[in-house]
Amino acid sequence: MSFAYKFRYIVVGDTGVGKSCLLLQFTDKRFQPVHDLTIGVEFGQRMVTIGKKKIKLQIWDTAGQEAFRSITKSYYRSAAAALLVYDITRRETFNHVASWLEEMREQADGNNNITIMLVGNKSDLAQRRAVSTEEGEQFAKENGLAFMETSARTRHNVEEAFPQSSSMVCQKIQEGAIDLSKVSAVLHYVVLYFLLAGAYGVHLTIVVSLAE
Ligand SMILES: Nc1nc2c(ncn2[C@@H]2O[C@H](COP(=O)(O)OP(=O)(O)OP(=O)(O)O)[C@@H](O)[C@H]2O)c(=O)[nH]1
Ligand SMILES: [Mg+2]
Repeated sequence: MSFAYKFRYIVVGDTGVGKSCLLLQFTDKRFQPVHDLTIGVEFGQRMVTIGKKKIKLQIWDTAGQEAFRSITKSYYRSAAAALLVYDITRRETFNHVASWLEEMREQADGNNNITIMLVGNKSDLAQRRAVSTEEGEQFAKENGLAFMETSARTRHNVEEAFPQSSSMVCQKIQEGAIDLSKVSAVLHYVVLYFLLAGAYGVHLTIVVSLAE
């Protein structure tokens, strides 16, 4: 299937916050009730439509466990967008968000245009809530992040989190904040393919992947 852009995503945050479950709901519409610890990095993809554009999301789900940090760090640099996930029932996972952000920004190494969404997951566990929605919102606002609460179990906001951040990336492209001519110098790869659709000409596909 043809698409206008391909965005690389990374999903980061403490172990057990529900990163893999969010990805599984988004790509497969399934919930995994058992913690199936991610080793290193896993991968998923799905198409979304923003405006009239078809966009392929290539999503890297990283391991939250400290032991894998050196592997996962290397994936930050080329991402167009990131979901930084915490668990609303475990305060310490929210307390660690600042250090995740710092690490992401260090690793991004000049890629200041990465779109980051802070995600408070497990919103279905309202009775065990340890971080208020307002606190999440406030942190996001202070740090220039988008914000959403989700549930990988009930699918609450799962369909919204990825497209909303994708449309923010699209907006940056439109506003010229992501300059595709400059990006092309640092692209992982730029795929240009020409489909001869009768006499209708040329179809162009650009893979957006920031700052190598
Ligand atoms: N109630 C509830 N449980 C969830 C939700 N999301 C994930 N879980 C549970 O939380 C546990 C951890 O989920 P994972 O998605 O494996 O966590 P992770 O962030 O990928 O963890 P690492 O791979 O170790 O970094 C599992 O038992 C999930 O079933 C949610 O939205 N609600
Ligand atoms: Mg995982």
